[in-house]
Amino acid sequence: MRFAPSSIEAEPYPFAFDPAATALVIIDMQHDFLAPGGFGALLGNDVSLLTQVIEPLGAVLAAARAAEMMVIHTREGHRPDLADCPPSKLARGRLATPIGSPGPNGRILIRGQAGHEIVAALAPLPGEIVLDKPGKGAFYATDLELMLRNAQITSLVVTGVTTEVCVHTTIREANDRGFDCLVPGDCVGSYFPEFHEVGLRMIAAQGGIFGWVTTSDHLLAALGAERPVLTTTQGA
Ligand code: C5J
Repeated sequence: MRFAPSSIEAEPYPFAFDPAATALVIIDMQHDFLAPGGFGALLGNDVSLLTQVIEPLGAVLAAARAAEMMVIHTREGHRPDLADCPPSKLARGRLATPIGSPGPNGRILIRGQAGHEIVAALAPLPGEIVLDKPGKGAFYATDLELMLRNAQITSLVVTGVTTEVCVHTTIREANDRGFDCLVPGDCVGSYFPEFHEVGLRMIAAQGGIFGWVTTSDHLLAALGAERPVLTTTQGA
């Protein structure tokens, strides 16, 4: 069901929302960042700070699907031969288990491996775009801009992980290309709570220098949907 344009309460001021001209972009909700034994966990991060995004983002995804919005899922990862992985990225961090190493979920950040797959709760439906990207930004070395322009998309709801890395890079790329970006703050997450908070403030500061920040509840209200009430068992 298509929804009429409306206004969403947001920082720094209400966001003009037209679902027909807006794509939901879900950044890198893949096992490599969210699962124990993935790239993020092997870097020493607490993945539970990211998994808490799944529930509100699942509600937004369901509402976007019901409103027939364009949905794009991205995954960060590389070719098995690593030909698309810059040597600088491979060397960065002097990691004991660098990109391409074997791990509990298969080779780390490699396309086709279990770790590269999107978590089951947010699994793409047939017809939704799954965009594999070698960089942090979703526009870099991909056909994202072409697909958005062809679909006459002018605004993005940007969600996923991590707030200050791939989400921020994508928003900055989108902003420079003339797309308006709305970020539901509880639908993005970081291993570093302080980077998350500052990352959101940086988007909306200076009159919305990169875009707007809202909540999933405000976005769901504009889509005529509500958050499902979870029982303890479901939320565990
Ligand atoms: C990172 C990402 N953090 N998806 N990737 O390396 O933010």
